[in-house]
Amino acid sequence: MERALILVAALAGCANTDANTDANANADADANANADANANADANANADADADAEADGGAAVARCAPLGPPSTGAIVVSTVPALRDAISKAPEGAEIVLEDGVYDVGSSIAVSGKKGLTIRGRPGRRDAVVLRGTGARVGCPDNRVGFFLDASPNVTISELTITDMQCHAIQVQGTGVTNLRVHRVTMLDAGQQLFKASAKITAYSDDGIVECSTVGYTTTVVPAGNTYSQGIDIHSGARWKIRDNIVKNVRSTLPGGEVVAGSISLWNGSFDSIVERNVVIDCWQGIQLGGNSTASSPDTVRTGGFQHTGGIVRNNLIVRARDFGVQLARSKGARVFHNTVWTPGYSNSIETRAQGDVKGAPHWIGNNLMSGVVGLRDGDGPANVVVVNDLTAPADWFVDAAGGDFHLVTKAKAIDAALPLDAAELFDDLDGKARPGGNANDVGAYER
Ligand SMILES: [Ca+2]
Repeated sequence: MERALILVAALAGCANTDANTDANANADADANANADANANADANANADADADAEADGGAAVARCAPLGPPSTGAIVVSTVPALRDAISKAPEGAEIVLEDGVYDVGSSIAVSGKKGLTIRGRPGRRDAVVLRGTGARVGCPDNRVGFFLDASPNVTISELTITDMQCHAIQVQGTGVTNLRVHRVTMLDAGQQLFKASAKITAYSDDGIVECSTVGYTTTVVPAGNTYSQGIDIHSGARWKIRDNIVKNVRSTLPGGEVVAGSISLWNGSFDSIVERNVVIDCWQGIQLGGNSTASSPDTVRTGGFQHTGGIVRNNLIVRARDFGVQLARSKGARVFHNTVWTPGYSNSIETRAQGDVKGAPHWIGNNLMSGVVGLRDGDGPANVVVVNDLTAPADWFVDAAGGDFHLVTKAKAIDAALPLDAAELFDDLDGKARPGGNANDVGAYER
């Protein structure tokens, strides 16, 4: 099954999750969902698993397979109090398994001072294990989030859905939450960022992974006053990997209708991030390394005053962004290649802003396929941004641009048109298919 169809399945799954939530609201607020809702959730989980299984069988699919069955000593819970209790008593390396059901979460679920903890649903039950908040609120007045993590290394969260949280689905404090893995988690409809790693400046949360997850909103309608929504937002983080996710419908507006920040943002002193094989669809802005285009912030002590240093953005598909698809701002040394970026209402499919003196570490932007161009702004030029072999594509180079399928058709001049890259840097495409296919790599996110 092609990625576009996985996308359709994923979006359909999200819609069904909504229906389940409604059904549960009419039923008893028991932690165990009613039978009808469970039946619907079963269907969703199966559709999701089928979609994954029918993909290309490549590395991305293996990476996105469900975790195996729970371990023998796993702690199984089916209510919110039991979940809180299990977390508070969890010894190092514990595994907590949530049974299918809707878990009505009031205040945040804290994970504090826990090492090696796994919190998960059973294999393939991602859509059937739903942590539901009290509703997204502009400005999140009570700071209610789904999971709130601090001082907890090597935590895994997998195979569940977090929805309707006042503030964030998951929030990570910059206090040594190292090696976090968020895997196969659906995060929908929060008041601010769905996934947020906050900065502490004097302590950090590094080497996190957010993968194989669905992040965003069920509709493109922006609540009044919402100026601060993002999908995945990392502050002052080292070596985070954001991969194989679907990010959708992330928008926020200022009174003038302007945009606030990227749907995937790594900034405020983040470095060596890898953002790959994500599909960003119907969001206002796409992927962003750096930010605050005209000024640095106190958080950038580890990156010499730059908002972001190093990093790779590759094999991503950004569809129908209203503003940029990829932006590099007040940053240096990133490599942005083999992305397909469709921004029909904005000419700079990829853009840079105010890198300044990068001291011999310019960005490199090449082999991207776009509706528009690579735009250099705020005084940027060849000394701080190298732009090589990016192609502007007409819609008829793609299978179905209007429908969101950006695989290449035979006549596409992107085929075999890429400049060669080191195989260690480019070895697959958005589907996980090995590169190169044919005589050379194809420009953009997909190899034909
Ligand atoms: Ca090729």
